[in-house]
Amino acid sequence: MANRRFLITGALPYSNGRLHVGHIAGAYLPADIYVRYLRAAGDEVRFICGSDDNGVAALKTAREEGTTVEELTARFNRSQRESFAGLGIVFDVYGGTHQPGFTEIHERLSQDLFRRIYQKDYFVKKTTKQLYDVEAKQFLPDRFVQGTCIHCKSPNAYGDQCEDCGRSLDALDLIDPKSTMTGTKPELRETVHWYLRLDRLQKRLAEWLRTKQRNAPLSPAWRPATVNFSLGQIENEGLPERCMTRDLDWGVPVPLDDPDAEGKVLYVWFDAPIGYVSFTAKDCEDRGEGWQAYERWWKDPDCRVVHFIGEDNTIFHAITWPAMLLASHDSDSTQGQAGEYQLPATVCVNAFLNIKFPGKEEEKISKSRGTAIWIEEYLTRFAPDPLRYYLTAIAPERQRTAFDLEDFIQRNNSELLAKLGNLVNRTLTFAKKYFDGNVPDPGDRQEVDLAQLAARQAAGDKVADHIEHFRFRAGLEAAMELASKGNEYFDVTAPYRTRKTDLAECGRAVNVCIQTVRSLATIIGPFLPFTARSILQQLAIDDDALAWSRLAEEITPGHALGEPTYLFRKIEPEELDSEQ
Ligand code: B3M
Ligand code: ZN
Repeated sequence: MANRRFLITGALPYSNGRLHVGHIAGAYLPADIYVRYLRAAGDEVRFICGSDDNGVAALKTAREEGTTVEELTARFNRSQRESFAGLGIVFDVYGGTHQPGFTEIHERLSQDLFRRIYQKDYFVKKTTKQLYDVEAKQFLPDRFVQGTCIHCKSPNAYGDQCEDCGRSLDALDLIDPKSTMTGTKPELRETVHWYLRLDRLQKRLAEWLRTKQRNAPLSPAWRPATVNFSLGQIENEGLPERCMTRDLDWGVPVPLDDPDAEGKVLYVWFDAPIGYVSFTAKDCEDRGEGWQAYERWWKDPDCRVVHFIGEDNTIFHAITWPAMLLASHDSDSTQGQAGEYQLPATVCVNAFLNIKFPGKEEEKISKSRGTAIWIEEYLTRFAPDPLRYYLTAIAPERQRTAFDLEDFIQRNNSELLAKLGNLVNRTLTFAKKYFDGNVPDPGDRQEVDLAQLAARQAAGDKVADHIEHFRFRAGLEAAMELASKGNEYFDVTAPYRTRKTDLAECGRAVNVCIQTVRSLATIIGPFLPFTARSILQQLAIDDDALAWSRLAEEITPGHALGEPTYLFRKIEPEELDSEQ
């Protein structure tokens, strides 16, 4: 299976805010685990992310903060970058759709695709009435208008979506619309925009989505909720024509030779997914491959594109984006020929993460209500791997789950520390104390030893299968089972007892424990990279040992081990008080 090729993306965070645990669980951590595993398995991977800078979100926040949109997006791009790095989520490139160095290539590729779709006749130009703020002298797209939701009657509805019921909305449907810029009541004025003919693409889209319901060679079935939801959009309601341009002065200019295009930009959800492509191109250029080398990742059927996203982004990744790509094709196939943009092999979608503070009900993560755990703040107090562990253990893969602070502490102490940390630490301190810090002789291995040794490869195979099928939570459980088995083996063979009666027997057991610890480093590597690295250091073996094919290799007897250190620390419940 060596040398498959993958282009992996994490959803582009809006650059008007910091990252919290919900973002990480929803997209970036599973993506990073997947990437780390693929690399260990010998596959060729590019891992792409960056900030989503265009559109109304950043403009609105900049205005509220009294700063420029350039300063705001650069600041949050940096803060996101640091949060990711602190958690060991390492992209090949962290770009930004409007960041210095990226804007030019991003505009170029976005405009190319727009023009291409235009030539293929998948846009229709329409004049409609839209909300206009007379005082601000501008139209009010998306979040520039607030009103009451027609569905749930919440006052927290915006021109694109209702904050409370989550339904997508048209600004004209809002009851009592108000400009979020001036607070005034907008009036209706005529304007011209370009709409993507999703209705003409829906048949091919549905066909393509149906192929994702089954396992195919090298392309596992998608999570059922994702396909069902997306097919449902097509089968139940049919796809509407979707407006792909906006009256704004921040974004990618509409590239048409038409006076009506003046002063308009592409809709942010048109240009954002193209960010995945333009950041790839920029990365290729920075590596000296030339920017056009992005085609090897995006237009080659041998490369698989995998998007990791949160549930609220499903429509845009499973419908709109594939529709844009299909619209750019010459052929009528549902995947695209060589030289054409390939549709995503997988869109891996996670549900939202709720939060539960001690003594309170489970609730939604909310910036405004202050019910979020920010990565920046987490990292000033705790190590990254316990968070990676917990967020994977409770990963919202099938449905919403909750980050429960007490449970986080409990699992750190009773699983990471008491199982994994304990096995590694007691094995290595024992070897140091009684075998001079060397790997003891394997001696005459018995059935119990052979069984424990065999459990390592079996665990590795199981974890690999789970990760290949995007079951990260089950993968982590299977990895931790090996740690539990190692502890059971340690207890059964009881080297602390045999050390006084039969040193050879004692050495035999310690040797097997060391081999188990060594395999664990590889197997937990994708989930807990800092821990894996520390184990390798304590074993005094180099990072090549992370290669998946080598996970059951044995460290030779006599090898001098490194210094044992603690992998995890106990977290006390009192530490929560200030955490809030
Ligand atoms: N900026 C939306 C979000 O954070 C978004 C993702 C874009 S991915 C192309 O919900
Ligand atoms: Zn609503």
